Amino acid sequence: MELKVQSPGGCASSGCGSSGDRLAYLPEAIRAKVNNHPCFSEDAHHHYARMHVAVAPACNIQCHYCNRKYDCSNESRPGVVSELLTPDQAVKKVLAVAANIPQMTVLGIAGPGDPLANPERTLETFRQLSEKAPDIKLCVSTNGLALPSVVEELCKHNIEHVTITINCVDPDVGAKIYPWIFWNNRRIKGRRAAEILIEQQQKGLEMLVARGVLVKVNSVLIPGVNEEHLKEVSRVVKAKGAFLHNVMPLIAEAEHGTFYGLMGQRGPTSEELQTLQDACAGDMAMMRHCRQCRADAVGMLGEDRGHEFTLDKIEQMDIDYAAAMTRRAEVHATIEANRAAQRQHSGETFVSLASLKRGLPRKPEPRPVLMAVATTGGGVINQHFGHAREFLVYEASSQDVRFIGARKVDLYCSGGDSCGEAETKLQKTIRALAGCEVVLCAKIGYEPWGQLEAAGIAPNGEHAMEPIEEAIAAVYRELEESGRLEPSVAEPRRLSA
Ligand code: CLF
Ligand code: SF4
Repeated sequence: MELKVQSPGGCASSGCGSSGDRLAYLPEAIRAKVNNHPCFSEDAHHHYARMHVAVAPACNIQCHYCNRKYDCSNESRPGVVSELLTPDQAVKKVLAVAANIPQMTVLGIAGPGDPLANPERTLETFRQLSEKAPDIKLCVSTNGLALPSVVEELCKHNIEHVTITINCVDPDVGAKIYPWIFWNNRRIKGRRAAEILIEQQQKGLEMLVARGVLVKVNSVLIPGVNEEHLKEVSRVVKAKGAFLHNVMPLIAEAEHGTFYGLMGQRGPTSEELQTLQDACAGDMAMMRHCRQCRADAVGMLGEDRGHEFTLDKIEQMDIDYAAAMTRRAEVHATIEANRAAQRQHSGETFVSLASLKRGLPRKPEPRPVLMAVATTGGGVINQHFGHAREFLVYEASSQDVRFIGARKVDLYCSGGDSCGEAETKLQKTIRALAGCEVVLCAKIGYEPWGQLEAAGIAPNGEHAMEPIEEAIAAVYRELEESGRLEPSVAEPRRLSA
């Protein structure tokens, strides 16, 4: 059995695997840009944090999945409201967070409206930060309508990462997603609105790529509206040089007051999402670790420490950013040393697994297995089962260990018969882990252990503090050696996440 860890894009030809370095396939200059960006690199998200500042209230389009009372759901979970900041307040907050969370490497502006529909506020924030905190990467997410007009300005402020939400490249599909846009001081509706938006998005993408900016494309998967079409979107944006494609599930609930929510438009199942991500992955690198975070999120992806940095708390802080820069550099050096050690170790593990396999008679390939992991970061299994609010799900097979996605415990409440006041967090967690056969954590109590086993999920606390993929590979090997993995028939079975 030869196991290897895949690149974020699942590219088997990308040079990943025995070296254990999942960014190894990238040219050095690009690698340097994504190495500590938690969204643009799946590996980095285990080690580095991001933060958003909510400086951009206005928007220049309407999406059917958005209610303006809340944050921009192109990049954020719908139904959450962020406190609006002035650029000066935002800069103060960034410096405070950077001093207190040294692993925070990226500042993103993602709302609560569209950052580029508020160019003065957004650019002023970037301008100040590029002077005062030059070690922080600057990142922006936009619907793309105003993008071509500000590309030069963004490049001036050293913005190396831009996300454009592109849900379609066909105006007929777009007309079902965008009822109107505000363009040249006029409201434009229907197909023509979508046509203009698509033109601007594509032009903006081309301009950024031509200037060496890394572009991630976000797409909201809306079942019955654009799921087949997103394969074409992926093909087109890849051809134009987009770096990464992030297909996110539509979240539409009536209580959010969005058009789709009120019309009963459903979001995709996790299986539909994974199927589409896999289909698009043939064309380009896919992001699978997005947490659809809010416009004022602070911390590692999946955690939110915003409450520690409210304006009143920041006022009390005495920030010496020059000293903080030194401390940040030390922390980053330690993180990189740990990452290098993990890569080295995982490379050795996978090489030794490969040599174990050599010389053995050929057997039918065992089936793949989904495993969930409780972690607070660092790329290791380090969280108590009962403390986990989300789990990272991996698929182990005889070919590789690949990251499938993150599952939040609360998001998996489907509102069915089993849902309600009486459902415990443990029951919700078990439902969130559907399809997984093993859950790896640092520790687990007696009660959940029994309930997980009864649900057909094997709890495993034997790999605490070990690197995630390595531990999963070891558990998969144990399962195989114990004869519990019947061979795949024809196509390997891909379990849903
Ligand atoms: Fe923020 Fe977005 Fe930059 Fe990341 S988030 S602006 S690229 S720094 Fe990241 Fe959050 Fe997903 Fe966005 S996990 S919602 S992809
Ligand atoms: Fe809402 Fe964002 Fe769409 Fe604007 S771009 S309508 S803020 S989801």
